[in-house]
Amino acid sequence: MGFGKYEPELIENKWQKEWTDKGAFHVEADESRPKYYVLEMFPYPSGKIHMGHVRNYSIGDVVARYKRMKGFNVLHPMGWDAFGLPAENAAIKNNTHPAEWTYANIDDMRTQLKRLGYSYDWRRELATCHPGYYRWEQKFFLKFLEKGLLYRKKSPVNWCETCHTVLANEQVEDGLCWRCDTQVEQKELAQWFLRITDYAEELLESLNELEGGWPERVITMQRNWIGKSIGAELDFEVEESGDTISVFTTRPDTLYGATFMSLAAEHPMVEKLIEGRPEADKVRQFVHKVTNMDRFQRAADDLEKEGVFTGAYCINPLNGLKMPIYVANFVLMGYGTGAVMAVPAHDQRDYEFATKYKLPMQIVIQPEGQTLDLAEMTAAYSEPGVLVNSAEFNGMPNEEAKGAIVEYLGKSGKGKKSINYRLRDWNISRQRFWGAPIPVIYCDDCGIVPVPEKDLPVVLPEDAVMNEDGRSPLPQMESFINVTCPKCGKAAKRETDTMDTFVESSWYFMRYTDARKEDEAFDSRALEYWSPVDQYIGGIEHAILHLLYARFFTKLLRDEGYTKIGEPFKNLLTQGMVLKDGAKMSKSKGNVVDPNAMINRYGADATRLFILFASPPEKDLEWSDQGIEGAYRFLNRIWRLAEDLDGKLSPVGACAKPAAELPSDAKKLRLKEHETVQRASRDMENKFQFNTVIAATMELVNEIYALKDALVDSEDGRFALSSAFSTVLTVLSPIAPHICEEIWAALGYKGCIAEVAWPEFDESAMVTDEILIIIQVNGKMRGKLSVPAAATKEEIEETALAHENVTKHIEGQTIRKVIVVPGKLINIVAN
Ligand code: OVQ
Repeated sequence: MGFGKYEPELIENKWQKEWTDKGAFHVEADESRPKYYVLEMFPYPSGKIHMGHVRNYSIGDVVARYKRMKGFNVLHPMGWDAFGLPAENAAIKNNTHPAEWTYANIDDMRTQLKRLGYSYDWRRELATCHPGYYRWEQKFFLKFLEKGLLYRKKSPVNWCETCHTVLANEQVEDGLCWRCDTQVEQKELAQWFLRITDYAEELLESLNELEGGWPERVITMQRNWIGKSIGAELDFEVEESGDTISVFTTRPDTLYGATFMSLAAEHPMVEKLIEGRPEADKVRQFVHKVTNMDRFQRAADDLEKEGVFTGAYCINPLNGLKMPIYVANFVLMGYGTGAVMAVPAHDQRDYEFATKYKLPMQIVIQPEGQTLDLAEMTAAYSEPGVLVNSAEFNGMPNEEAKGAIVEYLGKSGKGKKSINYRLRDWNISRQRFWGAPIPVIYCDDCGIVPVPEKDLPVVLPEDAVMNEDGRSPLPQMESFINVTCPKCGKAAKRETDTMDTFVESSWYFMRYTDARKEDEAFDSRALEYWSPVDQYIGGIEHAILHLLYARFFTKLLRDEGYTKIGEPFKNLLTQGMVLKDGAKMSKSKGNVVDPNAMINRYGADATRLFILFASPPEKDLEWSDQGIEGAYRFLNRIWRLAEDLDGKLSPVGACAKPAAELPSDAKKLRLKEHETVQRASRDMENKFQFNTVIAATMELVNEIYALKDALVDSEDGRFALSSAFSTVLTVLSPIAPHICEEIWAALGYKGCIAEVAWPEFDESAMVTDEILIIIQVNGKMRGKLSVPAAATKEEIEETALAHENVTKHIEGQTIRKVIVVPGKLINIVAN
């Protein structure tokens, strides 16, 4: 057959069809074979595949294809993270149902992924907005509810009065609604919370198991997010009342320096403290102002610290000092108890606050060999030191004093050691339509009643009509909300909130192990065989929330008896961004490169090759037009090489001569071939450095070009060529699979390249006909010489004496002796 022009489109269509027809990537659990589960973060069906997706899914596909070639039974699935706000907004805009928009996008994006030739087992495709998926989530909800892992609590949400809706934090821009610029308020709404804090310690502890498999940076981000701190809980009596204010502090060693108290605006005691006092109105105004502030602004480091005096005092439990109680804008209810003992001399925020309101300060820690003086201080001193002004604790190193002071307080019942976490329970309620309905019913008599399991799934109504202003249509849909109470049979109302979409993405990787199962969430055998995910790949933006929730869910489902594993993702690769002109691609910047256009012009193989060659997977990647041109040219170069070699190659396996017995050029090519195998195998295994795998393959292609004319004339030469070229194709096949399949078949190699084994490195190929000899003059090294291995002593001597650096060093001298150590060195003795 003739090769003709390299036409990617023809080849790519042909092989995609072939793989599909053969079911080439279908897998089943098979205990007799080692498994490998590779997973890329599944996409939101937002409409189109972008370059970030192409990069993510190309990396995953190379891993999947490579592991298959290494003999693993590889699970490589794909699906759709299909609920969420964008679908709802698009539906409003286009006057349709979110389901319609979502499924149309899924169809488009599936077509695009198929055009890229990814080796998915498409039978396992799932969409989280399908009742066949979210019904299991509703079942989990009921189980967690029964166990007390879910609770309903009033909690502040971002509320836009114009849109009558809750806004996600991302939809609040500078305190204003993104849609209508109304000032966003904080409103108290009853929400469902999942007790992730019950698992805080385990989520922290088992991060240790992930060391080595996860990027250190991600582990650190998770640790900081959980934010464990060991400290003390202390009680401060409020003057002239029987009340106490509880405080969590990580610095009990500074207690003698606590000179005032700061409360969060939401602290439950504020109202009682100010009641009947002249300060009351001023404090209430301040509380109103602070509670309506944007949450992010309030937590920002550069927030201007402000507060008001309540008129009340509390007592320092150690020294009896009267401490004025303030309400302060930087104290949050979420962390600790919402009350902070202020130690201005040793805490920067307290220092700023005390300076502004002229509150007293007391130094209680002096750095070793230095004396702090309040009059000269311009910032708080928060480093270690020795205690002063602290009665019997004076002279104690502060770390030691932490324990000693807590112990002392413990004896008088005023404090105890305490562990605190930054992590909060997970609010899973969304006042949105396009999400999985929360399966509970509210009955006036029975209260919260779970939907009986037999009535699952609670399905989103298909006849819902979206509201212009973004409000969920569910609360107005009589047919949805009106039900009879499953307990007492009286009229009752359904919950109209839906679940956070992060709930769906917390367990999809388990559902893939048997995605079509109808009578249960999982097939226990398949789940056990495939778990955990061996390699997970996705963007760094999910380093905290998604990965934490998925780890948490895995533990919840383990405790429900579904799985035995505690950590879902053994290895994690966080890919870098795809940039253009140094910036993230975006419509507004007008620097978006559309994958479709690239596939149309250069083909899927060149697109994949470029994106994998341009940068190692974890680094950012700069899109370059010359880069993809270069990838396309390289594939053409291979195509023409194949055309040239067509008909001139020995069938593989026809000659199994040891490398040492091959003629020189054949030996040389074989050496290069196995150097390539060695490098490519090492770089595949070592953090998937595909760029260097490709570079090695390019060198091998060059070597074949250089030697082919010398080799085609002998049997041994044709064998060496055939073997080296098959290595080019196999090593490149996970990266540019279509062209490799086509050439493989055209040249008559056996089978489908997707099913052949990864080449084995052959140590015995590392022989060469040239050896390196060191030249010495009077025992000092003066140069190196590459000579044929078979060279005689006389030949070596002759070449060595002609060496430029040698003639320089023996000039005017007499050669007394020449010593040749065969294969190693030659020493010329002269004076
Ligand atoms: N459904 C979630 C999701 O992130 C995942 C689940 C598990 C919570 C792409 C660009 C963007 C870029 C953008 C034009 C050109 C990765 C380039 C994601 C993720 C996966 C799915 C993007 C990385 C950032 N990025 N780099 N370049 N426009 N769905 O559809 O958004 O992090 O790994 O592929 O992305 S997603």
